[in-house]
Amino acid sequence: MHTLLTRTGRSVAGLAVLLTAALGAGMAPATAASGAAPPSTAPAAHSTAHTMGPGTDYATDDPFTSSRTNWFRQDRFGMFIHFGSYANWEGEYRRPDGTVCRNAEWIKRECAIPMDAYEKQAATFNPADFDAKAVAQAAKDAGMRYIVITAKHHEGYAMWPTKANSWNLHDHSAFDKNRDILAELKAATTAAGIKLGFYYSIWDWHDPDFANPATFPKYEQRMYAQLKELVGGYDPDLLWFDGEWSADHPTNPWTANDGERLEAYLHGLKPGLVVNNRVGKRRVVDGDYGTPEQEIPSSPVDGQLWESCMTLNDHWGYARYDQNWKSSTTLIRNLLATASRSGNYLLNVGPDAHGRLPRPAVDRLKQMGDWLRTAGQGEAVYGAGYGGLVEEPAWGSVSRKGDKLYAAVTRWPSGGAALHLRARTAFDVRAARVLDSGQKVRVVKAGDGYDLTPGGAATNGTATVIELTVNPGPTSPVGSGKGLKEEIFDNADLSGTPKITRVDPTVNHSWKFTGSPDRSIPADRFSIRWSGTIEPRRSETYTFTTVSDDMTRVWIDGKLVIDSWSPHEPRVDKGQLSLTAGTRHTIRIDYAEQTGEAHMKLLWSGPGQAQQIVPTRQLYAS
Ligand code: FHN
Repeated sequence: MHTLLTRTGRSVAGLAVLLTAALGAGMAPATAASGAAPPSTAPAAHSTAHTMGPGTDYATDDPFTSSRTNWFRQDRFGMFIHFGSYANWEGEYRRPDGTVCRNAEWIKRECAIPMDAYEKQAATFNPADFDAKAVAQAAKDAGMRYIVITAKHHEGYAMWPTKANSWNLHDHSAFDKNRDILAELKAATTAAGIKLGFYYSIWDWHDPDFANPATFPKYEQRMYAQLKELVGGYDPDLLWFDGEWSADHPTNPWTANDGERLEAYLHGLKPGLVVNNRVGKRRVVDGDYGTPEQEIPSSPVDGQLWESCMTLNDHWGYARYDQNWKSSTTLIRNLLATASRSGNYLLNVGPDAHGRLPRPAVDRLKQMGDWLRTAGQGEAVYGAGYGGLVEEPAWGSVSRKGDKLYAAVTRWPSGGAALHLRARTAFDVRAARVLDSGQKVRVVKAGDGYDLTPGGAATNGTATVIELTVNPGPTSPVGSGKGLKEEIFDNADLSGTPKITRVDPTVNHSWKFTGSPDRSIPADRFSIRWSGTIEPRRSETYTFTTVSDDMTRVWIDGKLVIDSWSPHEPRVDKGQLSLTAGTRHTIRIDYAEQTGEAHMKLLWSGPGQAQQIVPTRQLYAS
């Protein structure tokens, strides 16, 4: 068993033993969904379902296509809730000298509130009006399909009756000790058919062991114990980590190695869990999806699913004075743009000191839901993704779902002018209609694409959706491949005779720091050559994407498509090539791991092909 050294050199076994001590000392989960007590043996920091060490590969599926992430890719739209003891300040701290400092969830740090004063204020926190059913209904009315609530933000204050410490809503507040708002929200979201996730900050301003490198492992034990309480006690669908970055006051020692251990532990607790990339160091190789914040990427993100989180006003936590609310038009257009680039939109609300959602927020969310429910306009969002077949137009956004393109027009043409769509590949338009209108739409081939000429006015001031029924062009049948020939060398330069030769179903690997392609292969200094043929299903220009660490090269039909043959940190490389449907194109991939992390994934995408790990059925060993 590979002994994994933590940052302080403590073996994981040691950490596991300490963890048992922590759990054994009455720190059992507040309520285990299954009622199961912590295991009698040390719940290793990495469970047997995800052992660590040579032979471990953390890439258990393709997040772009797996059933595990399907709900996330279909739902597209979620509610973020920032709620903690900071809400009790309502965004304002009056210093002893009478001056006023303003912030929301960062108020303790940004306003330098002494810890005793901060704890004193928390002791009066009483969100008695928090109504989980009303929150779930507000999300449902908005058309949101999942909720992520802060279980613990940087302040370290737990919003559930944790046994790990007494700095929490149950033990340190004026709140009803018989209530558990996370349990209430779990029940309400389950009843409403909405998924539930928890935000958890790694960075902890309150825990004394966090700030001390010598005792950080003790903080880590409490963190693992709390996460076990959350997963075991509330069965969340998703964990949204934050506070992973290098910071001071207190210094944040979190490393990618720590993230590897934590992610393995969590998937040992619940294999189906969806986890964001801030479990590690917010990179393309961490967790299941990227987390751009307060921005919407201008195109689909390479190599990873993604979700843009955004405030409704200018603060995540509640700030009484912040009335700078985004309009529902802006919010709906943000959602449409996000979905048209295969992203999710996580829109934030901050309950006040009493636990109530601000009315301006609830009103805007309702307006969003009304638009989504009108004439099936939500079809442009739910389960929809990158338009692909066409370039994104200046007059709106285009998402695709099967044989439908949804052109969401935000700048309606005047005087019978046409809306032009530039085609990225050959496809036919079989029908066109304006949702929520009986008006005709004339579609004609024009130059490098199509001209759409609607016969009437826009149906609303936010976005009018033209639904196109398309034939995306010839697609050959699913292949019969079993995967590529894989030759594994126990050196870093593909030299000599391969130690292992086998068929690899897909090039989708995350060995991270401790794993490797086989138990007999050490975690460092190994190399792999994949070879065989690749069979595209469409005749078009494919984009090949690698996510690699340390080095890789990809040849197709003898042409070097990706050349990333110098040691590097985890990174994305891309190359393009025109391929012919149903033809077996030769492929060779060279890969080498020097030391440290190891990752190698091969994805493809095209105008008619959504981004995915190249599937097994399209790969052949010869
Ligand atoms: O510091 C936090 C901030 O308070 C908020 O929680 C956002 C939401 O994603 N995340 C961090 C800033 O990136």
